[in-house]
Amino acid sequence: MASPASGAQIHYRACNLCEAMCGVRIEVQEGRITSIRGDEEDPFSRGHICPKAVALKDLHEDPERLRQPMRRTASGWEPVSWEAALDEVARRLHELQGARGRDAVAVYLGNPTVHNTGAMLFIPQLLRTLRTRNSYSATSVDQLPHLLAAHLMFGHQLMVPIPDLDRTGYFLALGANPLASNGSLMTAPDVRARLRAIQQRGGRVVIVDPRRTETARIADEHLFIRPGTDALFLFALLHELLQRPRLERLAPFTDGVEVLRELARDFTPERAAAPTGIPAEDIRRIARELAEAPAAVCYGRVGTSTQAFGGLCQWLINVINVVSGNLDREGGAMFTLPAFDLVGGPRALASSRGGFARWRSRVRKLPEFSSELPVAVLAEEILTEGEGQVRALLTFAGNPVLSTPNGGQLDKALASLDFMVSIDPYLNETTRHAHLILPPPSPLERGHYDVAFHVLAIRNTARYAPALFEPAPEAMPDWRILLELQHRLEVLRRGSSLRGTLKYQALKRLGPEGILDIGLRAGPYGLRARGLRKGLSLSALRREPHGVDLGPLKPCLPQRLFTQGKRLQLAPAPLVEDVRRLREAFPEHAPTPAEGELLLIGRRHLRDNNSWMHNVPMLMSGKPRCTLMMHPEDARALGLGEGDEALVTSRVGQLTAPVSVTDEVMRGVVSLPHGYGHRREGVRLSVATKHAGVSLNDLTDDVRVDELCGNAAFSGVPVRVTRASST
Ligand SMILES: Nc1nc2c(c(=O)[nH]1)N[C@H]1C(S)=C(S)[C@@H](COP(=O)(O)OP(=O)(O)OC[C@H]3O[C@@H](n4cnc5c(=O)[nH]c(N)nc54)[C@H](O)[C@@H]3O)O[C@H]1N2
Ligand SMILES: Nc1nc2c(c(=O)[nH]1)N[C@H]1C(S)=C(S)[C@@H](COP(=O)(O)OP(=O)(O)OC[C@H]3O[C@@H](n4cnc5c(=O)[nH]c(N)nc54)[C@H](O)[C@@H]3O)O[C@H]1N2
Ligand code: SF4
Ligand SMILES: [Mo]
Repeated sequence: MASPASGAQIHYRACNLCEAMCGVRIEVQEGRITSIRGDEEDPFSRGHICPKAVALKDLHEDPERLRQPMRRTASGWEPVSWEAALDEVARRLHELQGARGRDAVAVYLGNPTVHNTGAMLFIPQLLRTLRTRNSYSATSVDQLPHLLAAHLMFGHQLMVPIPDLDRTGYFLALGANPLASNGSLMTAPDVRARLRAIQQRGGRVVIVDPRRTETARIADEHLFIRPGTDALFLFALLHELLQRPRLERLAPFTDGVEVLRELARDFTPERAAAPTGIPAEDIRRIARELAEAPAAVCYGRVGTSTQAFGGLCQWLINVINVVSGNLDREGGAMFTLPAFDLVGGPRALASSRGGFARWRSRVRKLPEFSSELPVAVLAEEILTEGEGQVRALLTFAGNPVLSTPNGGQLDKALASLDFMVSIDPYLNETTRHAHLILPPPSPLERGHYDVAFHVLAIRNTARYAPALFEPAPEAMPDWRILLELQHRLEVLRRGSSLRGTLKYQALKRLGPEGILDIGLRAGPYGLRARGLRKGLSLSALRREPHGVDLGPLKPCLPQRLFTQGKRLQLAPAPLVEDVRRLREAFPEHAPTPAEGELLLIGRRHLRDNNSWMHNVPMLMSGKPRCTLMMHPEDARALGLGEGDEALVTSRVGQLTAPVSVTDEVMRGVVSLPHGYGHRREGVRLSVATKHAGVSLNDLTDDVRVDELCGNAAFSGVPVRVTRASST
């Protein structure tokens, strides 16, 4: 390991930008970062990082990152004091809820919420105080189907089975590109090395994706699949596996195998072949390989959840792991036992187990999940008049104008709100509509512990790092902003009370670190479990700057089931009922898809991170990434060549993008990355604006959802493509 330059300070922490939790080693000299490298001593990430880690410095130093609260006025944005800003926000929200009901105020929580310790620990209380049914988050453009399946089958939304990547002999992945995304619902730093290790052990990696992705290229096998048809492929695998189900240890506490058998009877590989584009003999072979591998795991990610049958896909994936004998077993799909236990920990610290369809959205009647509504209905809830109409919005770490379906409509809807506040460090496509922006400090100015991702990791580990830089005296961290708003709202609603004041002061004193310490001590590796000397606590973690390894995942069923009677439910009613919709969408002798119809899918690049890191110059160098990938034969048929501008039209919108001709995408499929489209009035992102691109979500459709749970169905949006007329 390189030794630090003299006078340098070395700081270790986990990068919080994606789910991989890579350890980083940051060198600081005279208050400035001089290098960021992988932390070779991190037992989990072993020195691995990706190019985004270095952006921690750029984000910290970005002159366009907001450093004080801002108020929008007729003559532009003006700085305002924290006191004035917080008072105004609380007053406006309180008044609106008083005049038009609680549901008049909506909340949207974006992705970085789950990468932020303070936000994870303080958001629930603000939500409890606001008590609005119009609570939204990036969950419903992402992993809602995973959470629903976990809730219905295992009784807790965070009981998401994780591939035991380091011990599996067969990795079948659908709709995931971990070489670009660095893994998701599968926290696994350096996925590339871990996949190679499977191959070196004599195992196989099989990728099912409409695009031959970076991951597919290093796999043993890649199968193209027509977007949106994974449920048929999965049902056909299940059909085969059910000929000799292997429930083994799970059998005594598992219900529903007979129901499954009945359901899967007519979903043969032959039936799946035409719509999916995967030959029946390949499906049969894969089923056989899954069944015969010493340990195997089927895993599906964003591509299989953001589609019309996302709920069915995640359910079937879990079911396949169960009936092939691979759930809760080494090398299969397993459950973590995290040190801060959001799943089984003390009730005050644990996350909700979830709940489904206890109420529905006002306009389109889509179901809630875990007290949230699908964000695909947010724009219509703002734009449709009547009782319960949304008139104010609080966004936290989100950019829904670029990240949710039919973002163009939401963009217009936000402009019509009576009041909007954004807790966000940037003036971007969404926050430009806010009346006030409350910016938190940079990630390096706060302590960090991955409350969420230790729950979703392929190994049990724990790692805490204190803030690297003291926040500026005038800065306010996310958790404090949330707490201050919550306290003010309580006071406005109930008047100040001794109890309320004491609670507020206690939480202010505890802060995220205090709560973390309580959770660690009360957790499965805490003082009670391991005794005073060996038990985990925050101070124990402070002494281990590279993190602690708590071992591989261990079988934990049925003890860790949260269902009634601790039964594993293979055939929960809402999922079983939804199979009818699949049958209707794909009748038995369905004609093969119409020639000429193009289906749009998304993609991720290693140097992007959803919409919000395009202001980092280093990440934006090189060839433009916001291109429309198209198969050579489709391009030829349309008279389009490399670099030509294509006009892409969907039901809801239209845009132009340069064509990139490649047989990486399946015939009939086109692909555009999401998170671009920065050239909009009022945005203060000068680097991003130079690499603006266009927004995929100006084409995706808010009406296309998984009707079961309302998750956005981004995959396979029908589009027409023509040559853009040159003007
Ligand atoms: N570099 C980078 N890393 C990221 C992010 C980022 O934006 N950039 N975002 C982070 C976030 S928020 C998340 S949730 C994760 C997501 O992590 P992943 O799920 O690994 O993300 P993607 O790269 O979008 O992979 C989805 C794959 O699904 C494929 N696909 C599309 N439609 C279908 C379909 O109908 N069927 C099948 N089988 N496949 C389909 C796409 O071609 C794509 O390869 O990544 C995280 N990491
Ligand atoms: N078509 C299509 N659309 C997609 C996807 C897709 O695959 N295809 N992927 C979807 C997925 S998986 C996701 S998760 C969503 C993401 O959707 P969003 O979460 O809505 O969008 P992000 O681009 O992650 O925006 C993050 C925002 O948080 C701010 N921010 C960053 N760090 C912090 C912080 O520490 N505190 C606070 N308060 N703010 C912070 C940033 O400035 C930015 O405004 O996009 C979804 N949209
Ligand atoms: S892979 Fe993710 S956690 Fe690791 S360095 Fe890159 S962005 Fe950070
Ligand atoms: Mo996501």
